Amino acid sequence: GDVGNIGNANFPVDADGVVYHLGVKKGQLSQRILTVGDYGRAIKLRDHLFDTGKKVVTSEHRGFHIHTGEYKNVPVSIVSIGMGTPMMDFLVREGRYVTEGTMAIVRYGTCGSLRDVPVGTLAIAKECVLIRRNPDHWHADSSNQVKPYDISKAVKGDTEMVEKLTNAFTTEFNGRRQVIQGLNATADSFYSSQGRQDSNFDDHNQELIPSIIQTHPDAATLEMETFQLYHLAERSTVEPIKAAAATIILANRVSNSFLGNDEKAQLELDGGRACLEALISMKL
Ligand code: R1P
Ligand code: URA
Repeated sequence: GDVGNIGNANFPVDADGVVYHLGVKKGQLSQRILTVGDYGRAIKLRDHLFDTGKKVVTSEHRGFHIHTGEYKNVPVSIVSIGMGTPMMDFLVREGRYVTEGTMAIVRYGTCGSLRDVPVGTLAIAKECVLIRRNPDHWHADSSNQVKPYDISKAVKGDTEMVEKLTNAFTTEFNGRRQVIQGLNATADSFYSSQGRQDSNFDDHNQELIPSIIQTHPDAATLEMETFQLYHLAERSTVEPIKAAAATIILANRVSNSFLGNDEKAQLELDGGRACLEALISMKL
């Protein structure tokens, strides 16, 4: 019945049933999804981790790269989405439309750390807040009455998916790396809303990191997509969406250190394997 949806401004789908941004139709996306930001990371995980000798389909539209294949004989899609909450919104909403049944979605990204742990530590987001810059703070009419950044209340990941992801990471890294759990903060900028100082703009963000740590003592990481995944998964109405997220700590915002590229490349692969293990262990 998608043909009748041509011209539907509310949820655009073309005559073949292809959704407007992801560029796929029903049957072309697995109900188990591993999503990452970086296109190269997705291709690497596809090439190294998918079962060999099986059919793999790759598509690409509006910045969404979708690789569907099998991991240990279970169908999985690896999807790179680029950066930011709107891209995650497209993935979850349009991905929901083209799949059937319960979904399991794991995000594997990179992040900054609010705790003084070594770069290359792996973090699992038990829950997540959203940090938004409020431009009204800078408006001539409201200066100093409106806070420059809003920190939302926390939303939890799926308890079972988070636990399976934590166990898979602990098993995969087996003491070679620390695996921590905590609260993640998703920000609407890599810069101002993550407390980075930039003398080219008046960001009024000196107090941001201390205030996140004060309001959320469990705060561990900062990145740019997970909140949208957790929030939409929790608000899914028709079928459950079980979501969890893991990140590689790339930047330690306390000590100011940054992870080298070789180490990052290995962690992407090993953590990607842990994510796929967690995804296929979910009974959907
Ligand atoms: C910023 O450098 C990007 O890195 C993080 C942030 O969430 C943001 O997307 O995740 P990815 O490595 O998955 O892109
Ligand atoms: N990604 C982010 O969003 N922030 C960091 O500090 C590192 C990676």
